[in-house]
Amino acid sequence: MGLFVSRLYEMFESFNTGPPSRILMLGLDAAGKTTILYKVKLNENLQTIPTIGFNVEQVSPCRGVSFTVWDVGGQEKIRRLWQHYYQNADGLIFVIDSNDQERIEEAREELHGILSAPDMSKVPLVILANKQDLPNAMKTSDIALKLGLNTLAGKHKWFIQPACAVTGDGLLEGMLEMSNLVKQHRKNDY
Ligand code: G3D
Ligand code: MG
Repeated sequence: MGLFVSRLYEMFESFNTGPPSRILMLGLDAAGKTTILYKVKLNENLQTIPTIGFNVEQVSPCRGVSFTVWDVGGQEKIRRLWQHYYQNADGLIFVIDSNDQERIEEAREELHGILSAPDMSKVPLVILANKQDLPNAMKTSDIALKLGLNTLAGKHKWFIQPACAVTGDGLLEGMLEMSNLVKQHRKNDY
């Protein structure tokens, strides 16, 4: 995993001449976000900030990238607190529990709600279709359909990556795609 981490930072560092890329990693609770942070050893500079109603996990800027993570879903009242973290986001990683058919609709609603925030307009998106090791995991094509990703055309560049946070499969590929999309996005912005 040491190699994994250095490659991860290399990817973000390689193009980063401006401020660090700010990546939000969001998803319903139990999707696998915290497992991903530990798997890619981002926990080494991880801070958990308890806020009323939700915990934010923040990986401080290191070599050109920072990550901010929280659970979405449910609590209407705290939604406006999220806005603060949307500001200046360069990319969104949305983690899905591919095995959770029951909550895929809730995940869809949350995702579209987040993307409709003014600060999130045009922000590139990587979906990590996590828990692909489980026998009943939905395929990425099915997840893309159920999340309505086709409706994002022209608004957000997106990519869906199958993953298993427990083994680490797909995580590097997903991060690589995120860094490429952020790079493209920044180039178009300036
Ligand atoms: P969250 O931070 O998004 O809320 P967690 O999710 O990282 O806490 O993960 C929730 C549970 O899912 C954990 O199990 C974790 O081990 C499991 N999990 C995460 N990723 C995978 C995966 O790819 N495959 C499988 N099979 N399980 C995964 P526990 O039992 O600790 O609650
Ligand atoms: Mg967590």
